[in-house]
Amino acid sequence: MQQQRLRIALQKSGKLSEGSFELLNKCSFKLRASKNHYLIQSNELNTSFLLIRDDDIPGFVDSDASDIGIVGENGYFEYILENPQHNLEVVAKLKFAYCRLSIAVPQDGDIKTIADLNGKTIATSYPESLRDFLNKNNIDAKILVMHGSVELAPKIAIADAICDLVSTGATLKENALVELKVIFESEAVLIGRKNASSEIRERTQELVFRLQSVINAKDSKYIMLHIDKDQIEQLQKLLPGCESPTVLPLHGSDNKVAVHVVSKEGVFWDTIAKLKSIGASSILVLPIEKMME
Ligand code: PRT
Ligand code: ZN
Repeated sequence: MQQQRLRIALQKSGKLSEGSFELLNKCSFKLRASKNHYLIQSNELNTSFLLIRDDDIPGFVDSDASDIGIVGENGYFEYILENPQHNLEVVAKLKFAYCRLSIAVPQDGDIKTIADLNGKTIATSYPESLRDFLNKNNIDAKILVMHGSVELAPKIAIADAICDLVSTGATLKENALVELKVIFESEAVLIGRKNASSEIRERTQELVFRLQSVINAKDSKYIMLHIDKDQIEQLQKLLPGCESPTVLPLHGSDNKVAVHVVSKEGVFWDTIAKLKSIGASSILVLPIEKMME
């Protein structure tokens, strides 16, 4: 019998789509965003990609219109609060589209603590997440649901505060708002159904293995250098995540060795300067494409 395609829902265009496409393409899919395409079929792992609005992704997966999907954790959280009977689970965290859902207030206003929100109006596109936070903190505030431009609400005096996603903080600053409280930290996640068939689970895991190999490699570097044998301990302190370096003898030298090591935390210029200060030479820093653990 012919295997069904694994159906994967992605955001068509927006803050999640670029990262989703980039990650999947590093896993050998050849996806290209196009205005008029809502469905892309791929022979790679026999998959089909549905390109839709991010808000629709949890519902699509929950109702079996798609097997898995990539969404912001905040969108997933909002959905499961709104649909307590849901059947969804987070299958993997994907380490991109980092942001936070925060309550923000006018910088010169009189709201200084979360208790000051009592009796106030808060504009948001994430009413369930906000309600959950307010309930847990015994705050009695009115929620005004807006589907965009939430940051304008205090300026036009329809709300006293907002609850919105923040990434760099530039949008808040532009609108003379300051963060009062982070209520949810988010990144992109792969979601699936808890009651998926064993075949779908297995095939999802095949994809997750690929995704994780690429994610693990993203910040990791392969480093090769020469150094005095007795500096190896110092070297390990400078390169976190390199518990067991490969140490090779150097022809014609009693003291110096070649060290090969994978550093999982990126290597910056200041690290290189520190390596040099303990006598490292011939330093090579190479990117890693995939890393299977
Ligand atoms: O059309 P569609 O419904 O698919 O897209 P959308 O406009 O609803 O969503 P989109 O693309 O804005 O966001 C999709 C998801 O990306 C969110 O649910 C988050 O999980 C994630 N994400 C990551 C962000 C941001 N970073 C982000 N900065 N989503 C939105 N923003 C917005 C935020 O709302 C605010 O307007 O960017 C602005 C703040 O950015 P800074 O950098 O100025 O702080
Ligand atoms: Zn959306």
